[in-house]
This record gives sequence, structure tokens and C-alpha cells, in this order.
Amino acid sequence: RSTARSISFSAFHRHSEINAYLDELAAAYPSRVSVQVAGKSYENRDIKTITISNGDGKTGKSVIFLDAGIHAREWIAHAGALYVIHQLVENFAANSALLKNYDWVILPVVNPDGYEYTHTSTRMWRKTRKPASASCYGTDANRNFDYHWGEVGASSYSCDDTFKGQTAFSEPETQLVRDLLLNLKGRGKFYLTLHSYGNYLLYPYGWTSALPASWRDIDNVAQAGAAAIKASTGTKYTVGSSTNVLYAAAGGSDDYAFAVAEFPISITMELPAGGTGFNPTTAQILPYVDETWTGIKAMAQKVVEN
Ligand code: ING
Ligand code: ZN
Repeated sequence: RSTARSISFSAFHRHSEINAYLDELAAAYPSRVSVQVAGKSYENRDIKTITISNGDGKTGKSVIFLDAGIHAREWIAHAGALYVIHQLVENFAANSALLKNYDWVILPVVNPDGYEYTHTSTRMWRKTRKPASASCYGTDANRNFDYHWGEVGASSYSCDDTFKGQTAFSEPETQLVRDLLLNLKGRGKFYLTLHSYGNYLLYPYGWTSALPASWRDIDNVAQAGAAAIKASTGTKYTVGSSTNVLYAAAGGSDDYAFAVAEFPISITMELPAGGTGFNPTTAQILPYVDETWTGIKAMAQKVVEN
């Protein structure tokens, strides 16, 4: 029952295969799954979201929003989002409590142009693929959100990997995430964005070492995720604000989701390293994404029980 019908976790999949999997799920489970084209990437790829419900027909439920692949080279993040989709849809019976009063909206590939470029040309590409200047391509999508944009930990030099963009929301891909988040204002209760690597559960703020007044609420959720993973595989996740446990960086999606789109819980999850960091072997995919799912499930349980 828990085996995928058309996607494997023994390989990394191209963007077209991922989109095809989403469409197949919508066709196979029309009462619980729908797929939307949220918009187009700079290179005109369809950026799709999948909305997963329990099929009870109720609308306007609270929402858990998950995205991955803001950064092109962080392949285990894309795989992690696919595994969450696989579990919620194809292993529904075991996970129905997470869908009772909540719908999930999942965007598994925020930056498909960059992702495809890591497959076809440059494995360590991080940014988008729109020309950033006369000399260089790409903006760091996780420095491009308009909340204290460019104030810290972001580069003004278009050739850098952490280029903040010529303006906030210069990229179609970040505009699209912005619009999705803002449309969920009020309903959106938990924003989770998957990156790699390093085993961190990070929360606002990235732009300052100060913590939001409600930081304990977020910390409780993140600690539940870290504890569940520790108990299941022994892997240690470090929990804290991104500025305080990793580094300061403004313009990230998690700060925006929290402070502007008013998601009360907003977390960046840094999945494990593999190989040289961003390239786990194919044999590592399933153990990593299954461990990640253990943490996500525990965090979602905390959110839905509150
Ligand atoms: N790490 C994140 C980055 O964008 C981060 C860490 C998250 C910083 C949120 C600030 C805010 O640099 C990776 N691996 O991309
Ligand atoms: Zn990243």
C-alpha cells in the first residue's frame, strides 16, 4: 500500500517526471487531489502545486504549505517533497489525521529552470536562471523576498550565489510563491520549506538576531520534529532561528511567510548531506526522505493538535 504507483525513491527525477507524477495522482485520486499550474518559470516551465485533502468536500480549511527546490542543487529537498506527497496521497489511511482539519498545498519544485540546469549543465547551480546582469545569470530566490530585503547576508553582485536580485521579487518564481502565500493569509498555519544540507530546523528571523515574540510556539513545533527524528534514526537536528544557529540572511521565504503572509509557524528544514553535500547517492534517497517525513509528520501533528 505504501509503495509508489509511478515514482521511485531510488533515483532523482527530472522536472517533467515530477509534474507527470502530480498529474497522475490527480487523475487517480480525484476526490482528494487536485493539481494547479501556479505559474511559469522564467524559461516557461509549468510550476505546479498539488492540493491534498481528505475528500470530505469541506472548503476553506486551514492549510499546511510545503515547498522545496528554491535552490536548484539541493536535490534531496525535491525528493523529500515528493515523499510527503506520496505519503499523504498513497498512504492516506495511515496519515488521515493530518488531513482532518487541514488541507496541504505542496510545491515540490519552486525553481525548475535551475533544477533542470543542474541536471543538464552545472550540478552545483543554486540560483534561478534569468539573466541577472549583462554578465551573469540567476538570482538567489531565498534572498529575493521583500522583507528586510538585502539588509544582511545577501550579495549585490549579480555573479554571486547569494545575489539578492536587482529588486525584491525580481523573479517570476518568487513572485509565484509570494502570491500563493498571500492568498493563504489567515488560512495558512504552517509554512515549511525544504533545503539542504546540514540537519537544521530553522525559523525566523533570518534578517536579525532578535526573535519574534511567538518564537516559543515555533520552537515547540521544530523541537517535536527534531525529537521524532532522533528517536527514529538517531540523527541530530539543530533547532533555532536561522540567524542564531546558522547565519544571518535577509530576503528568505520563511521570514516572508511568517512576517508578511502571517503563517504563525514558519520553518526551513535543512535535510542531510550526502556525497559532497548536495549530492546524496541514489541509495541514500529513501532513508533520508523517510527520516525527513518522520520529522515533518511530528511537526504537522503538533500544528494540527493546537
Ligand atoms: N540554506 C539557507 C539559505 O538560504 C537560510 C539557510 C534559511 C538562511 C532561511 C536564512 C533564512 O542560505 C541553504 N542551504 O540554502
Ligand atoms: Zn537552500
